[in-house]
Amino acid sequence: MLPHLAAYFASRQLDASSFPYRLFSPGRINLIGEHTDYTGGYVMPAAIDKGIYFYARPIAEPVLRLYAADLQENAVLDLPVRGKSGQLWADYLAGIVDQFQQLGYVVPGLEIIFGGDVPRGSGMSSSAALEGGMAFLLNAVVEAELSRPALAQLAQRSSNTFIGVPTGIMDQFASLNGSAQGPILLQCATLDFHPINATLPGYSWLLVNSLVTHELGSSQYPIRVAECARALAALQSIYPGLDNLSAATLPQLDAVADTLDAVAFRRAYYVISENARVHRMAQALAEGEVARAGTLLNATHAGLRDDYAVSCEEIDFLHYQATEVFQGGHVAGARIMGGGFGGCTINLVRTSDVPALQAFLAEAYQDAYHITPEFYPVQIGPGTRWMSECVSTKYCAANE
Ligand code: GAF
Repeated sequence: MLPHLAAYFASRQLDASSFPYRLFSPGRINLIGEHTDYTGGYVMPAAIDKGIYFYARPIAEPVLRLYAADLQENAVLDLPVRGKSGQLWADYLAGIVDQFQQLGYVVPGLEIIFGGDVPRGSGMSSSAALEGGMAFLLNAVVEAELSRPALAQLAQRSSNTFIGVPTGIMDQFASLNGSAQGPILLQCATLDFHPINATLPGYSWLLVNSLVTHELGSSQYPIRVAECARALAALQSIYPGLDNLSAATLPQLDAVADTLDAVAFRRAYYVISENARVHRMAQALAEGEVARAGTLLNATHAGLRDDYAVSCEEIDFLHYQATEVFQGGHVAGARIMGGGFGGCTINLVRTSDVPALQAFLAEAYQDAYHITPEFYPVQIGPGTRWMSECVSTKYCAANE
């Protein structure tokens, strides 16, 4: 058990075995395909070994008795859920209850203790892990028997309608449907997916956490969604059969350039190019082409910085230092990962050069921003699971 969860259990003299529902809900990374999910495009995310651990048990009162160990906060929510609680973390759980209620299920009283090891604000989607874990839990409690893709859709609906943020489905889907075999190649319009092999011999995927998150992210995200919708509407006025923006081509975009504002044009240019890059990355990985994979990462970074405008100074610094300034080894490519405005970069680095890159970036970032970045080797794992089935994280012993 994670130390801070163990401390809480000890402080209340609770035994984990008195909680019959014990599950692990992972965070996610994304190799490529950023800001393409809500345009119906392709993404290449993976569930990771960091995530949220849930311990739940039925209680007699019709309430959700919640404890968030990471924040050391409690909440008690009346059932049935009728609206927001005023605590964002609790609302991520309440929103999932609301979705099950809308499907006609009666959610019984539950005590839920949870905590995790996903670095907050890192772009590894702790909120989707919270939603996905709660959906997985309630699916068992009310015996709904929804499939994992259906649970991801339910969690996305909760984000969109209850929380009120227009996110795509990538994060919840990756957390619930991840595979230990490798990242999944997911088509967000159809939810077709399969795992792929992202191992490039002699190279490693390394996350570098800038430890900054700029508030701008939450306000800009819905603006990007609206800009993409504007571009799609312009395209559909000439190509009525076009289902989504990611399915458009650059020549089609050129054909509507005169009717589209310049900002929406640039956003669409990025999305259409990024969707194509996901396919090229899948091919580069299958063929073991490190240089091509790195070039694609750098192109994504440039697109997110220049056309999609979701990067920030600190992240651009880490990208530039790793890909242009670092001399002590080989970095094939890197890019900002996740929604933007902070969080992590994902770097494709020659494995033997990882220590030198870390030392170099730590010093450069400290000199420039007085922050020591954090480094995490990418550890891909399966999606949400009961702890008894879960042997791939050190806090999830098979006997818990
Ligand atoms: C955030 C959203 F939640 C995802 O749906 C996705 O759009 C991502 O940003 C950008 O690729 O994590």
